[in-house]
Amino acid sequence: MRDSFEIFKYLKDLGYLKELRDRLWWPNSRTFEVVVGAILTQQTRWDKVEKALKNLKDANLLSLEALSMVDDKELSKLIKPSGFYNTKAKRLKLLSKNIIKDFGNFENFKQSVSREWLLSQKGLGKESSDSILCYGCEREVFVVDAYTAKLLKKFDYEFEEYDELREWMEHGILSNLDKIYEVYKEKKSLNEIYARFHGKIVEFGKDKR
Ligand code: EA1
Repeated sequence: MRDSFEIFKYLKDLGYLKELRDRLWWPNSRTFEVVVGAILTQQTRWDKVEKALKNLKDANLLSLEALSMVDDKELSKLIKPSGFYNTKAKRLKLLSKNIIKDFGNFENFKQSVSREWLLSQKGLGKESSDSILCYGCEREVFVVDAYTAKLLKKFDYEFEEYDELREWMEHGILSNLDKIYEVYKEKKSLNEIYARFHGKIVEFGKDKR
């Protein structure tokens, strides 16, 4: 493997993405649900996040406005399946309030939020912030995670810093866009290419366990 394009091709040839759920892979991408999912998925498995998200949806709480006003205890109870629920409840509510305070609504947040703003929020690290940017806000940001690092290690690549790994992944795609369009047989946006590529890596990582 010389660059991340070859990793992309490797996963594509193995048949990923296998799950057809959303054009950008993350369920209900481009909605506020991505923000909620990015916090809930910390330190836990995705199937548990899905349970918590379903509880919130059933309680009509899966919106920015509703979450900013919810009772803390009620929120904790509903997201219990995803673990660390008291901490996650506090962070979700505070983040919702801050989005309303600084951006007014989710649409404006999508258009205007910066990586720096996200990183300054309690409970949002680089992986969560980049997930929100890529899948929630359709930005040209590649998300890297433990699955990415593990896959690259298999091919003898190791990186010390998250951003170094992210830049290596982005560079291999940016310098091979013609080949990517050939693989897809059409032009796709860079956001969609990054979004689906990260999805391939996560699906592959989960299948390998
Ligand atoms: N799907 C399987 C997911 C996952 N981890 N594992 C997922 N979808 C959105 N996700 C975020 C994180």
